[in-house]
Amino acid sequence: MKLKIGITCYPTVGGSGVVATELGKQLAEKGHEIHFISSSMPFRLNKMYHNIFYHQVEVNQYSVFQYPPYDIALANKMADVAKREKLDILHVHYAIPHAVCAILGKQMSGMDLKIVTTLHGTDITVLGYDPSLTGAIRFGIEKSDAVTAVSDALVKQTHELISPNKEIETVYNFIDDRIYKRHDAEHLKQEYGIKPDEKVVIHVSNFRAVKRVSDVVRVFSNIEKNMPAKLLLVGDGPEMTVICKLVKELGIQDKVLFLGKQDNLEELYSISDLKLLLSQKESFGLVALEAMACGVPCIGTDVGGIPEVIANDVNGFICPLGDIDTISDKAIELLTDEELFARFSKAAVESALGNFRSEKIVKHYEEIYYKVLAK
Ligand code: GMT
Repeated sequence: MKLKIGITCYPTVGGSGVVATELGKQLAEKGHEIHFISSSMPFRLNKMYHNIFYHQVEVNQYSVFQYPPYDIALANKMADVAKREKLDILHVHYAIPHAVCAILGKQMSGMDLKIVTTLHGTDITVLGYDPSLTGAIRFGIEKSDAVTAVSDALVKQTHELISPNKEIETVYNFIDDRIYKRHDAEHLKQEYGIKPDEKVVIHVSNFRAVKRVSDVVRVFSNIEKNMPAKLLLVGDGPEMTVICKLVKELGIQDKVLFLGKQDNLEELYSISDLKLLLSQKESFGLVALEAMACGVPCIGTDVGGIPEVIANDVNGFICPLGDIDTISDKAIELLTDEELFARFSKAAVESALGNFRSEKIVKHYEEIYYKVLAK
């Protein structure tokens, strides 16, 4: 049976928006009808699909009210779209506010609409500590028909922080392996002025403090003392000014390339030798998986879901948070031992295409949809 599925995500937010959009695309390719309901067009929805529709949530600013009523407008839109398009399922990404909006939207529609909620992290690991929100997060989780989280670590943390009376199933994130693979992008090295003997280290994030980009820069500074190397910093965000200052202080300005926000990351990974993800909070680490699929071994911190993505000593290294010396030693070992690098690079691709293959994960979500519909 083909389904009509409404998907709501933060379209412009990093990994969760990417996963929600990719899931919608892959479900559409399997013949389901997909209705994105969000405030702007999901950013990786860059191709025409006859069975993908986009319904924009319009939020007006009224001078009498201090805050625009986004949540209510979203619930209203969910109800309208569900009734008009006869949706079977609403799959929302983030408990707050999306699961709560879906519950209200379902009540407004008067339909027996099923709600599937996927937790991505920030709604639990940040908002979960705010007592003014825990009740609403628990409500959103408990009233959903099925709840998934992107790692075992996040399932555990949700139970510890929110204690919902609900089973939460791990469904890992995935990558589209048609896109994330090693490409021939050697010309980029030349264009960026990277010499053939230089190792390329990459970091991709939204430069929030939890990403610990300063640790990335400090580790790179140690690497660079041992071998010719360049650091690609991809993304932008609140920590950017601090990072620029640190790069200057360490005297490595000519070794660090600030690339800003970029699409087509697979091309940048294709010229990279090592990816650093040294976060202090990370429920999964989609960027590590994307790099691994392109054959780039990763070093990550022993935090959240990162060790479920990077297998220590198999396809990368897991190191203690903030332990610059250990991380630097591991990075130098990986970049100088050719046999180790080749083994990790091969294992990284195998893991990305095995455990996190899109086909397998999308099928898992479909099974969840059919199960809640059969209840
Ligand atoms: O990491 C961010 O700042 C963005 C955030 C998001 O909402 O997209 O990422 C979260 O969801 C991603 C997709 O499931 C995960 O890969 C990230 O690990 C997770 N971020 C955090 O837990 C901090």
